[in-house]
Amino acid sequence: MPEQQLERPAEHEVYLGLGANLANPAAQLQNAVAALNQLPQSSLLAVSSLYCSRPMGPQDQPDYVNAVAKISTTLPPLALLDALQQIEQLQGRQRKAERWGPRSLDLDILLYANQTITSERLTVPHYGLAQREFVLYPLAEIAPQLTLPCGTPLKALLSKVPVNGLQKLSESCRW
Ligand code: ROI
Repeated sequence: MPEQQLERPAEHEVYLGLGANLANPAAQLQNAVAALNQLPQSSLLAVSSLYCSRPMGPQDQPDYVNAVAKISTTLPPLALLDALQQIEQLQGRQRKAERWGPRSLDLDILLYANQTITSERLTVPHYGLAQREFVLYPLAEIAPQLTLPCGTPLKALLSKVPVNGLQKLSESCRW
């Protein structure tokens, strides 16, 4: 009998964006980090500081709290997306008609290994990654040497995107 080979599923390093501006956003992110720590087939490798950021989109909404987490996972991209959306639902996320309205928790796949994914449900790298200070700076905190799948170093993007008031979480954030 041929010897059976037990192949282990490949592990992928994935960066996730976390954001919230409703219902005690800092606590939302802390709960989300606890939930990420329990993701199946995954381990949580790093979490950035929590940052306070000005809303991108409509300005008549509270400031956001943002962070970036790094996980290692064997979940394929869409299974990971399902798991993240489940966490959003459990934390009371209600999807509204307004496109860029406030939210109690947003979990985005920013980067999935070195993959480029374009499907109906998922675009990776995240379409806003290169323009959003609240993604780039927390990402650089935990992965300063990162290079995107297109070959652009993260540092090259950072030098083009102003801080726009982004700051590590403090009392001066307005909620
Ligand atoms: N603005 C900030 N500062 N942080 C976010 O996470 C965020 N998320 C969004 C929109 C509405 C685009 N604005 C944001 O989805």
